[in-house]
Amino acid sequence: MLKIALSKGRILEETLPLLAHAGIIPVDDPNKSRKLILDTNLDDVKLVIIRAADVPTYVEYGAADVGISGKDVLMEHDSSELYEPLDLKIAKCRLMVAGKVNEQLPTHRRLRIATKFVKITQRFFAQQAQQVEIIKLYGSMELAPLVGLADQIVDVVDTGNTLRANGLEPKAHIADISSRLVVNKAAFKTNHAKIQQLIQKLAEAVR
Ligand code: PRT
Ligand code: MG
Repeated sequence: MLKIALSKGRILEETLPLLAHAGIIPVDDPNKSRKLILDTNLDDVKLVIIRAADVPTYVEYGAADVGISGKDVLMEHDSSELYEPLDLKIAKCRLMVAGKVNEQLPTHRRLRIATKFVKITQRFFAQQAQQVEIIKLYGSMELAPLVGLADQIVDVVDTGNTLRANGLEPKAHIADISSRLVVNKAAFKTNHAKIQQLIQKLAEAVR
């Protein structure tokens, strides 16, 4: 059995054509089904549908053999227990520091940064030798500077429309992001042929 972990939304949308090229097609429409484990046309391949941030955890513990996850999520998860053999070049975006267009940064206290990417933010500002206070949020980071919760945010940006609509702008670029295929290390050994074939087919589809 090969279990593939992925999240609904943009990753699922952009992954389905790649999986189809690898000969894997879900039986039910994943956007309509409420099932969390989806059968595919292949008896020995299942899709496990979970929250984007949980994908690395499922694969790390071997609850799924492989997964598809944004590089932002992988950087934040920060595990050496996962192979990352393939850049799928989907769900592309950038990790940015952003703030108000006419921001007044504080001079007598630490900069406050709101984000769901606590580790990434810690590492980024440490590299800049800047001490910041990080405020952990779970979503709608763009709101934080508008209501005075934080001075700036760290979030992924695609078109920049959400920033613009809220009077924010990018202040610094942290990383270019795309989604990656991740593989459980043990599964890669015990299920090598099947996983290697999947990697090859997906690589073809990406090209
Ligand atoms: O939504 P949920 O809380 O379940 O989890 P999630 O937000 O982690 O999942 P999802 O499906 O929204 O994103 C999955 C992955 O897609 C992320 O981990 C990124 O790698 C990637 N990705 C690509 C994005 C975007 N583009 C993106 N634009 N993830 C989020 N966004 C957000 C962005 O933060 C902004 O708030 O979408 C909003 C619109 O972006 P703009 O710049 O086009 O306005
Ligand atoms: Mg989202």
